[in-house]
Order: sequence, then structure tokens, then C-alpha cells
Amino acid sequence: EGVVVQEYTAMKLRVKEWPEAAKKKIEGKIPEGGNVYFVPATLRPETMYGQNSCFVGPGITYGIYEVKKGEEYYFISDRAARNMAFQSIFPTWGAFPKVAELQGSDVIGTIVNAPLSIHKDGIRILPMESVKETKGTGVVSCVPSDSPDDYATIMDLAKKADYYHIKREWAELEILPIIETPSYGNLTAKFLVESMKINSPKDAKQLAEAKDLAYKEGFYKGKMIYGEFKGKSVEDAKPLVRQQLIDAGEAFAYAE
Ligand code: A2H
Repeated sequence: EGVVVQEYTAMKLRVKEWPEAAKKKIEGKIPEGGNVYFVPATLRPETMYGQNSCFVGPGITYGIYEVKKGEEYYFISDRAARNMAFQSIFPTWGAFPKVAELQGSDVIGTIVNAPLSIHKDGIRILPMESVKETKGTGVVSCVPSDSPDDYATIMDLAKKADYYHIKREWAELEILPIIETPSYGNLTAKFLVESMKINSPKDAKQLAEAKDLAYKEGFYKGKMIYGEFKGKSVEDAKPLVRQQLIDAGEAFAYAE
């Protein structure tokens, strides 16, 4: 990746309800009243209205790290924790206090509260095989309107719910249009996945191409059709949504 620095927006998705497998592993490790947050890293904060779930890699090892003693904990990859330790995100420079260790597969089905999402009762943590351990926080927000990877994954999860050990209704959700583009309409990811005949989240090469097209069209030609910045260009809305989330304490800057 060389010298390019990615400026992510790290979102804070507060846990409302753990599944049994996760409960066993965190028992006695998070004090009464302590909040755990899943922290997806995104380059598209302006799409966060459309979060309908959040992905982890089922085979990836994650940690829960203490950010504010007894109060605030982050669920992220160990690699992300090491980076965050040097970005003044944890209380002590260079230290990353790990209080629990879990596999992605342990947390499938967790219900979290996602800032800005239209799903006010919460969204589910779901598995995504293509999550890379080496990027971001290892946690990815699912926005199927604008991310071809997310769209292909959520379709596959709904189709093969039993295989993935999830309930079909966790993945079979309405897709909210957020951004209008001249070439791909208001559901860019769906348009590209269908027109490029991408059949599976494993079509990595085609998905990379679709992701590139979606990103460029969205950023340079997209217009917001949902949310507080409706009517503005994506280019103008992006930093505004980001700042609003950060000011509200619902996100923070994370670079790598
Ligand atoms: B983006 P870049 Cl709507 N493994 O957020 C796989 N993908 C990851 C990841 C990981 N460990 N960490 C982050 N990502 C995804 C939203 C979004 C994103 C939309 C459209 C495009 C898009 C909702 N998912 O990304 O390789 C995250 O998905 C396309 C650029 O660092 C993050 O932003 O350039 C993006 O990839 C970061 O990708």
C-alpha cells in the first residue's frame, strides 16, 4: 500500500444483545454498565443511513479492548488495536488493554445500535468471508445500496441462510436508496452487480471492478437523496456527515 494513507471514519455501533456463544466468552470481563461497540471502518460515511447489518470475518480473531475504564470497550481486530494504540484512541499511548478474545463466528447474530441507520431498533452482526484481517478494523458496515461487495454478500446470505447458520430474515431486508447517480440510478450496487452478472461474493475480480465504478460515480456524480444533506452532492455531503458523527461522539477518525 506504500505511502497512501487511508482516512477512515470509525463508527461506534453499541451492543444491545449478545448471542450465547459471545456471552460465555465475555462473562465477568465487562463490568455492569460497560458498553461494547463494534467499530466498522468506512470510507463512505455519507452512506451510513443505509446500514442494514454489519459484517465480521467468521474465521478472524478479534479482541474487546478497554477505551474508558468500566464504561467503553471496542470490538476490533488485534491488528487495528495495535494501530489505534498510537493514534490516541486508547487512554495510554502505546498500550492496548485487551479484556476478551472472540472469533467472528462467536458474535454472529449480535444486535447493535447503528448511528444514522434507518433501522432504529438495531441491526445484526453477520458473516462476510471476504473481510480482510489486514485492513481497517476487520469490521465492515453493510450498505447494500452503494457497496457491490455488501450487496453480493447480503444476497448470498439470504439465499444460503442455513449454510451460514443465520436466520434468513436477518439478511432479507429492504434496501434504502441514499444516493442518485446519472449512470446507475439510486441503487448503484444492485445495478452494477446485476448488469455485470456477478453471482457470488467470491467473484473477487469483477467485484473489484464494480467497486471502482461505484466509488467513482458515487463520489464525483452522486447526489444525496436521503438524510439531512439531501440535495447536496456526495462530495459536499461526505465531510459534513463525517463531522456530524464525530461531534455526536458516534464516530472517530482512524488512519492507516
Ligand atoms: B466501505 P479500502 Cl457504501 N475487509 O464502507 C474488506 N473490506 C473492508 C475492510 C476489510 N477489513 N474494512 C473496510 N472495508 C470496506 C461502506 C462502503 C465502502 C460503501 C461503498 C464502498 C466502500 C459500507 N461498506 O468501499 O480498500 C469498507 O466498505 C469501497 C472503497 O481501504 C470501506 O468503506 O479502499 C472500504 O472497504 C475500504 O476500502
